[in-house]
Amino acid sequence: MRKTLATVATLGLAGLAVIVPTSGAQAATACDNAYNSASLGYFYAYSGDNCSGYLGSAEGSDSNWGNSQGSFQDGDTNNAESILHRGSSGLAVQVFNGTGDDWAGGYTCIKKSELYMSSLNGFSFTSGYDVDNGISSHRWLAEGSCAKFLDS
Ligand SMILES: [Ca+2]
Ligand SMILES: [Ca+2]
Repeated sequence: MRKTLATVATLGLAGLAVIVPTSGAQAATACDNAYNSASLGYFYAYSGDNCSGYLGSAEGSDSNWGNSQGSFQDGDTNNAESILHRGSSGLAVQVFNGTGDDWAGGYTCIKKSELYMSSLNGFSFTSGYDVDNGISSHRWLAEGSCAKFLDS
C-alpha cells in the first residue's frame, strides 16, 4: 500500500499489518508525528516522501507556489512529494498542476479525513499529469465541489 493513513496505523488491524511493509509502517509513524505536531487549521507540503523536507504550511490559499508571495514560494513549486491536511473547517484542499486565480486545469483533492498522503507517487491530476513533484497551487474547497480525490 502506497497510501498510509494515520487512522490505519491507529487502528492497528492485524490484516493490514500483513500487507503494509516495514517501510510503510515507518512512513506512517513519520507522518503521524508530523500530523500530531502540525498547527490546527493548516495545510502542509513536503519536498520528500513521508512528510520529510518541510516546504511550507498555509492557513489560506496560494495561487502560485513558484512566486515570491504567500505560504509557498520559489522552489516549492513542482516539488511536493507528500502533503498533510490539518484543517479544522471540514473543507478539502484542492491542489493544482498549474497556477493562477482562475483555479483552472488539472487538480486533485485531499479530504480532511485523509489526514495526509505519505507519498504522492503514482497519483495523477484530473489532466492525467503526475501529482508527485507537480503541485503548483492550492486552495481550500468544499468536498462536494471536488470531483477527484487522492484516495479515489
Ligand atoms: Ca506563492
Ligand atoms: Ca521533491
